[in-house]
Amino acid sequence: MISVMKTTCCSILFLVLFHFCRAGHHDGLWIRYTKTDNPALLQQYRRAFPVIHIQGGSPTLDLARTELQQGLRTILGQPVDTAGSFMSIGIIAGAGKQVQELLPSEDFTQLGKEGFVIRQAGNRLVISANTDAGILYGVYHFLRLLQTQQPVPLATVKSSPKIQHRILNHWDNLNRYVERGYSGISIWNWHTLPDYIDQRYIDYARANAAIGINGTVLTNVNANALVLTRPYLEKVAALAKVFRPYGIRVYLTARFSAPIEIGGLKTADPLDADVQAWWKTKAKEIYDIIPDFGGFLVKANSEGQPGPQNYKRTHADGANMLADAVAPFGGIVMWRAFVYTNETPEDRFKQAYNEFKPLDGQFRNNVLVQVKNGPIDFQPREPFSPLFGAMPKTPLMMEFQVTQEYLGQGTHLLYEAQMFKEALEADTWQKGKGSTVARVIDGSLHQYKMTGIAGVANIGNDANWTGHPFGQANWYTFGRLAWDHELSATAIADEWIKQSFGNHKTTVNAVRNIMLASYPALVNYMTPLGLHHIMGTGHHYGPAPWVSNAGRADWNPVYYHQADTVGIGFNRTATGSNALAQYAPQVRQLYENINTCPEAYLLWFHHVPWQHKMRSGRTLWEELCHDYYAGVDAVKTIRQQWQGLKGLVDEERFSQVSMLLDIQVKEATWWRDACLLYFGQFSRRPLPTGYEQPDKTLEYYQQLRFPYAPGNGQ
Ligand code: GCW
Repeated sequence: MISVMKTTCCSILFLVLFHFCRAGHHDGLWIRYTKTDNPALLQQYRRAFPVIHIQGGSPTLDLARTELQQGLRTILGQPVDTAGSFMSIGIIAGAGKQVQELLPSEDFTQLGKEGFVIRQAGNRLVISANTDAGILYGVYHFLRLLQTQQPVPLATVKSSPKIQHRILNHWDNLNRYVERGYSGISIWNWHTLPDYIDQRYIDYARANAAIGINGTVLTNVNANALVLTRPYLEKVAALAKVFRPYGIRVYLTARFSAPIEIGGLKTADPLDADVQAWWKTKAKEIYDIIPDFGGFLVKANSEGQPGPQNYKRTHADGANMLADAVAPFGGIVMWRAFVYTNETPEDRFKQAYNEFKPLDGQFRNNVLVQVKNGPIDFQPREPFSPLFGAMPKTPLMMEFQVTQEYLGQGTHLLYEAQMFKEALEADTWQKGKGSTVARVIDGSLHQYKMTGIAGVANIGNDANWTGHPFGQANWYTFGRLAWDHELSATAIADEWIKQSFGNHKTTVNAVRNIMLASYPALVNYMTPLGLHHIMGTGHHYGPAPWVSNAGRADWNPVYYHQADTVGIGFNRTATGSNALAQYAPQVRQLYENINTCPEAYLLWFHHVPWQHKMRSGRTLWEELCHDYYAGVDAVKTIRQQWQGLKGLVDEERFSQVSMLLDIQVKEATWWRDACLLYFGQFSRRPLPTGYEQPDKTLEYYQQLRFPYAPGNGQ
């Protein structure tokens, strides 16, 4: 009795603290649990899950136990008994034989290392897996089922990740400046590490584990060798220690010239014996203090970063040298394919493929080549990179950009799921119909032994982590799709909304509509019909299709849109750069024929006359105007829908999003008017009648300067 009282008192105290910490503003992401607000369901949950029993002990299981206990306590609004046994009604979780035997019909071999099963067995709900990490994922999934108010008895869930390495890439510099970051400075406080462990590190790990992310690259691909020196490695080790029980490994970016910069060598030539030995020693030093260190991510010979080509060696030579250094410890190398040079007068679209395709089969088996979803650079809409499907002997991993560098940065509400799905579902045709990019990435198309997916993080030290409150949805989506790329954009939106804003039907429906409308809207007001790379130089903020004086030709918007009095768009057919030849014949033919090319990609592949008849019956010019105006109108509708949520969502986020949507309407209008005024000079056609006229001149837009735009001060 006394002990029960003690537990209850502690629980009450804890509850008070728990709520206190979380009251006020909404920084808690999807792991901020709330009490079930449906009374009937609440009763059912209370009846079904009064007791928890987690079999076994380990740091990971301890976390699972705490998370389950605290989560459930909040969701049920009452203390939960953690002293349950195998006989209890309630939740039994564990990876050991004893728990597995409660589910005799289950084939546990199918679940692999990280999968889990949640199944009702009699009056007990069993969460089981092969490993403790699987249990943790199962517990988070269970809590998600309750947060999204699934009815009891819960339907059986069997789930295992389709991709092995599910990794966030932080473009965080050691001085805490986040390249292309729009949510404050880096969450890694290198100054106070290793001794001070910020609660944020723990919350970060929880949030990631809850969506299945199992790796994090802490540092920018535009790398600083200093992170590989001892003092920094000790800081990295402290983070690794926090993340370890959550199933998250740390990785670092490796600056290729590190042997010179911090090793005192004269060269970084990957075939030089001293250089190889230096990396081997460095790897050993790292693994001595971080035994589960994940490995290296490398940007080499790209945008000024050093690499093997400085020594006339190939990307494979460079990657393999690092791969050999980490192989004895089970580490991997993620080598980026984001390379292009303006020294070859070759269409930038083609360059990554030209560079990497010939190297297929030459990489060590602990190397993944990391490819951006599209051939250029995270534009609002890109066709899939032709490398996907073209390297059957080299595991390719996907790189998505979660941070919104080209997508309205910190101020535009954009739900990225449809964009990610579009890339994943694209059919490469490399092994016949159904050879989707997703099947390349998950390894099923070419039987890759290793698989991976990376997302460039949108996380910073802002109170709400991502600057724009809806940025959280994109972090969430990345994790969920990395786990299961078959989840739909709608399903993920619903999960996120319910966990972030609650289960109220009106809220869920309105926020879902807003989210799903946001991607087509953004493409329309920025880069409709396959326009790309027409943003401002350097900071990439706002439209600047007129720019023709950037440091290199392939940084100029005019290089990409090619507008003239005849038409607009980049001819990548056989009569142009012939980039289309890099795709499988079926894809090439589809895109090459102006009549079958999806209009969403039209100007990626064709220089199209202004008077070309579009499928709508409008001319190209009219269609362009139509789309730009439709984009702005869609944002106005979104803003209106959001206003309808007053009183239904918390005041803080309501007003933040309201202000941001005002900015978004302004900026969408700016994109529309600046682009149409500029392109109108070439089309020599007026805006079709019925459209509101731009209230500024082209010259006005051209003279705008943005000294304070994020991205200027790297
Ligand atoms: O899109 C460009 C960005 C750079 C980035 C680079 C890359 C980290 O503008 O900021 O550098 O891509 O992906 O390497």
